[in-house]
Amino acid sequence: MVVVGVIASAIGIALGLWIDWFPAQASTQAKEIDTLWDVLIIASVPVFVLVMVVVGTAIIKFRQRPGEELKDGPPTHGNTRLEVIWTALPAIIIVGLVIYAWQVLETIDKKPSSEMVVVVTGQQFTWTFEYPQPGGKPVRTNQLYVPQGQSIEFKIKSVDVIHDFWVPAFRIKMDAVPGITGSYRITPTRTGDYAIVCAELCGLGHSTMRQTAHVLSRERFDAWMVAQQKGAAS
Ligand SMILES: [Cu+2]
Repeated sequence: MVVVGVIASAIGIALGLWIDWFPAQASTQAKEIDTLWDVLIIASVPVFVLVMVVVGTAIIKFRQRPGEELKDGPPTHGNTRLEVIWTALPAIIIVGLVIYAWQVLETIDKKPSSEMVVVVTGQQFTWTFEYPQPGGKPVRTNQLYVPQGQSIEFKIKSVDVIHDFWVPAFRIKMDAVPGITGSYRITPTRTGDYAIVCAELCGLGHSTMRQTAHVLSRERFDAWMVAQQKGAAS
């Protein structure tokens, strides 16, 4: 059982780390989150294998054979040492993972010195993005434009039902709930176009609620913003 378990765990962990689960890492937060995922794979595969090996062995070794239909199994008693082990070990593993996950959350949610705010509003079936302007009307767009290397705080709202603002390449997602403004922050690390998805079933057009996040270089973003401000003024 130990040999089977060790081999199956090694194969499972290798497979779990080898599979390319996620799209491109396009934010500083993505790296932390993907590492957390890998640690969870390493911690959970052996637990799954342990349970399966014990169940599989019990099914093969202790199954009812012909002629044993009327027999009862041997009487069993508790085993204090086993019970202490299978209670304490999972408790230690879970506390360890909780502390680590909490640290990851602290790291990815740390407020930097300079931050840009984008107000994201969900409505059946589109996203609208607003860039607050000091002393003026906000710039509103239907496509998301953000500068590379700049921390951005999304303030997430909804005007009708519950939506969920998700850019898989940035990893983090959050429900857009009517009456509540949620928020999370990301720092884009690479320029390019990334899908925006609504991740909460919000009605008939839910699957079409897709737009694009354009990560631009600082200079290109500034030029885009100037053009938008001129457009808003006219
Ligand atoms: Cu939606």
